[in-house]
Amino acid sequence: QLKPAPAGRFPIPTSLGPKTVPTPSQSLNDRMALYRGDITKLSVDAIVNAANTALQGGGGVDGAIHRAAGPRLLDACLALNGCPTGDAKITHAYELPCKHVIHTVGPIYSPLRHDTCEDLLVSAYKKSLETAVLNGCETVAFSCLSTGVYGYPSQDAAAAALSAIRKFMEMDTEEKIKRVIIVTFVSKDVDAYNEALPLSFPPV
Ligand code: AR6
Repeated sequence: QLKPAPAGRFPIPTSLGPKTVPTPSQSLNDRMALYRGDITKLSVDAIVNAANTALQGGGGVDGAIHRAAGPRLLDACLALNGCPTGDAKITHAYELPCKHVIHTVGPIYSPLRHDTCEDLLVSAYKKSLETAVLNGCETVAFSCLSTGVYGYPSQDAAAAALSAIRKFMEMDTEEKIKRVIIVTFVSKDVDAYNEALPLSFPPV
């Protein structure tokens, strides 16, 4: 699936730093994976739900997760008193094959406040990974936060997500997170990640 990265240094097409290709690292690459399919089927430690601030369920991946987890998930979510945009909370996974669900809230995208949206999206990924570590989750599968109903352009979202994940992994020197899986569902996100992945995680 991965396209080889072009030779030499080239700018990353986002306002996010760094401006040059990150140093290739086999150990970081080994901890990063792309998967296309239904996130509710994955037997990982935690899946990350693209929720809303009320944590009352909804459509898209949120709806699919609640349907597959059963009604106890909604009860657990309602007890959390919501979640601010850019933050993350965790529950059990009930009928799902994974162990936990991390509920995070990405921004509703507006091109008029692109930089704020980018900060909030980066924060949603970072807080989700911090929540995973705090709860002993070593394998974490992310849905493509904000790229559905919330309208975040897939290419920009992929660049922000991968930058946040790489930064987190570089800080995670004890390798508490063993594997991050980006779960794509629709072809625009597959294309965006196939393009963005070699920029943030260059082949060694
Ligand atoms: N497995 C993996 N990914 C999926 C699945 C699935 N079963 N179903 C959809 N996706 P969205 P948002 C992808 O709209 O943009 C909800 O109503 C989908 O293709 O679910 O963050 C919440 O309650 C897209 O790439 O989330 C909020 O109100 C990605 O999941 C609002 O939508 C996210 O799309 C959040 O909007």
